[in-house]
Amino acid sequence: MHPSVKHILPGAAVMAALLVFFMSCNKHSYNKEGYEPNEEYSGGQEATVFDESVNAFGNAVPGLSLEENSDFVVGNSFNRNPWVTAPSSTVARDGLGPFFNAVSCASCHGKDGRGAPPEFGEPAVSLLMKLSVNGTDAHGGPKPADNFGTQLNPFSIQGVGESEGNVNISYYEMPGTYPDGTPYSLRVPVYSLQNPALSGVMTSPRVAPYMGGTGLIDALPAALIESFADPSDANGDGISGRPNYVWDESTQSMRLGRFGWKAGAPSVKIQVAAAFRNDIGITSSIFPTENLYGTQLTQYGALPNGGSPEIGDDVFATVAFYTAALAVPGRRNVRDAEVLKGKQLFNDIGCAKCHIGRMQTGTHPLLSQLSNQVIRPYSDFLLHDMGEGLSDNRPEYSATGREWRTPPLWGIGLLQTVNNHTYLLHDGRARGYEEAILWHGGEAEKIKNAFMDLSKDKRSAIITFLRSL
Ligand code: HEC
Ligand code: HEC
Ligand SMILES: [Ca+2]
Ligand SMILES: [Ca+2]
Ligand SMILES: [Ca+2]
Repeated sequence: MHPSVKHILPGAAVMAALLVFFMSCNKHSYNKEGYEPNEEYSGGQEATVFDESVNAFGNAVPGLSLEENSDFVVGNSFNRNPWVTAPSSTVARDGLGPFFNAVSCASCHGKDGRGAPPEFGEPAVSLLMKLSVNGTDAHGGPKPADNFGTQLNPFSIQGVGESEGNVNISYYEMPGTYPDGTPYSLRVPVYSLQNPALSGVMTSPRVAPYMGGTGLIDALPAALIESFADPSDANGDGISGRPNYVWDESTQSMRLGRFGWKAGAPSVKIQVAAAFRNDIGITSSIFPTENLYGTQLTQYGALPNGGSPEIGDDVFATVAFYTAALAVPGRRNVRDAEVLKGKQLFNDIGCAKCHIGRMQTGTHPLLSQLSNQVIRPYSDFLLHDMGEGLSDNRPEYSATGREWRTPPLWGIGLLQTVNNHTYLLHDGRARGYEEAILWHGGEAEKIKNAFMDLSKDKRSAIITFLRSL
């Protein structure tokens, strides 16, 4: 016991009282018995909206002022409406390209939700390929590939000879069996780039993740996320968890990464500015140069653009505000016995070691609804080695090829309703919850095995719990 604590303790009675107090604290922080008060408010009591409809991901946090609401509406329109080639009479929305992946945020984050790998024979849109070559850029980030940059842009505007080409995806089945004899099959993706000039370049396939709740993640104190880390596995549970530190162009400093499948973006603002530049070809004051590299610059650098920058600060601010202000959908069926059983198993076998259920936000600079909220993202926002099966062999700052950020699981149960599919994991290879779990390896190998060792009933209770998120 700490000496100063000992000093203020007069006797055994107080000791006993303290013991009871600490025990009850413990019970509070992890109530195994079942329903926890307010646990249906995944985004906290002020930033959760109960909506099970197809629009479940598109709601604003409640209680916006008139002015905030108008920013949300304007931001939404710039998120949804297509950008067009400059020059155009649609001056507010011109400047698309020269190279791009999609014409709007919503073409990838449909209904503010998640993308999917392409159907057979279709071009990839909401699944994009990050690119880089060995080495790092000036800030320790991925080194752009000569004449291509850090992202494959399958489309280009008129007047640009050729786009960068698309990606071919095929799958083969990898069958397996649970210890109880139940068969399963995982589909293993095989990627190849159509452009021969890209041979030897490192690639990382990523689907667009769910956009909501990102303002809450921004409001988590960095020290809280860092406190979840156990980089050398000091407690010996096989789980490490490391923060990623990435370059923040707006503050010109290295900061904790929070967004993206490898936690490569430090804030909603940077994530949105990077999406405008790299995905749509729209410059901003944060990233004022077009997404052009090497010969692309000499060939296309002088094409007409949509202004300098193409998205003005005011409009940019509305899109960043819109993104941060998207509420998290509330949970369904939280008191159902099956859901509670699944939740308990999720905790007991160790899923919650990475998918942390409960934490509190700090202060959000713009929205009090996002401040001091007890949220249930089911993530630690840290990097974990997930094994060779999920590796992309492409580092991003301190994330290795095998490391991925634990994705938040809030809203995951509404994916089918909103986006009409249940493709999961960074490249959408898993066709549902069960396959997503079965792909877990590396630090999660033991816990995946514990899942496989469960009876069919218990496995299905965990899936039912995930559906309630
Ligand atoms: C071409 C498809 C595509 C387009 C267009 C796109 N995104 Fe994304 N978005 C992604 C992908 C892929 C990621 C994950 C990036 C990574 O892993 O680094 C992502 C990540 C995000 C995230 C982080 C979510 C999280 O939890 O990590 C936000 C927020 C986001 N995008 C907002 C936007 C906004 C706003 C726009 C429009 C300006 C936009 N995106 C345009 C594909 C897209
Ligand atoms: C070692 C940390 C860790 C543990 C333990 C862990 N996960 Fe994960 N989980 C991750 C990471 C990292 C990913 C993302 C991997 C990827 O996309 O390649 C992930 C992805 C998922 C996904 C897909 C999410 C999405 O948005 O696509 C689900 C569902 C999931 N985990 C459920 C579980 C369950 C259930 C358990 C327990 C059986 C579990 N996880 C244990 C780290 C972990
Ligand atoms: Ca442009
Ligand atoms: Ca490119
Ligand atoms: Ca550990």
